[in-house]
Amino acid sequence: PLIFTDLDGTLLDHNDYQCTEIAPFLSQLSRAGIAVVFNTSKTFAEVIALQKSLGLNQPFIIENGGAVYIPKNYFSLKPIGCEELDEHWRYALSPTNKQLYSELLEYGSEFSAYYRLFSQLSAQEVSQITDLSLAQSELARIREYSDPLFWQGSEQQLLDFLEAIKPLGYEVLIGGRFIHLNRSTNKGKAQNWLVEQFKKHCRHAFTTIALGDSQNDMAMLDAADIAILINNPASKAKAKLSHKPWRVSEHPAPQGWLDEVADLSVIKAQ
Ligand code: 2M8
Ligand code: MG
Ligand code: MG
Repeated sequence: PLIFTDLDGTLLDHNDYQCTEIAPFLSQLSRAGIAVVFNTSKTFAEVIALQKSLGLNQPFIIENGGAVYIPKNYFSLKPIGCEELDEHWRYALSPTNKQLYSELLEYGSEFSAYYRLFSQLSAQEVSQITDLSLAQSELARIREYSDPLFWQGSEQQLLDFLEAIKPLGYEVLIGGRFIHLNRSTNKGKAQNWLVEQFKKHCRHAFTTIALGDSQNDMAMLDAADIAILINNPASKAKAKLSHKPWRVSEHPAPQGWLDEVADLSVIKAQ
């Protein structure tokens, strides 16, 4: 099996982001040869820090499907279309975030008082909004493909704003606290690309499992064989159940994640 998981509100507690409870189980999965791929809206810098603290070195997907990072030589060949970085191969699915700010001003200038982009927030402000530590907030600010928007206006103003920027063609995704404007990618597309790479390098068929808690996780859940929704009472917009038979955890993160994964027969069989 191959596990794809969102982080905030799914594997990590929505508010304290603690990973002491999950570390032993993640090491156990890693020793059993089961890759746990983080599929998150977090940045490269945030994921690297997290993997380090967990003693993991796996492929991962950042910024809501913006890019896939694979440790060099994780597969016997560098996948087609990957750039070579210091320690990783990178497959980008999205253009960089350079245009976003000016595009939003061009199409929705009358709304600029109602939101702050991540790039406009100081580390102190990010920390206040998210409860991340200051050091973690610094890592969250190093963005390459996305610039999450913190909405401060009313719900109606948000709908009007989204209508005004429609010509820009962004896909609007709601995370735990922020609004993500994606171009030409989402977590599902990035996951599908990575699954293809695993298929090329694995001799056996394998089951894909995806876990998420918010609306921005829907595409990744839909793309997986087994979809698990982690109950997050604090999430801004819950992932809506599609026609697929999804499992829904009883407990929020991290306990819900541990319960659900440990209970899967494909995991027990390993
Ligand atoms: C942002 O992501 C969360 C995920 O649900 C959100 O949209 O609320 C990200 O931009 C990430 O970089 C950051 O670590 C997180 C902190 O809550 O917020
Ligand atoms: Mg989440
Ligand atoms: Mg997320």
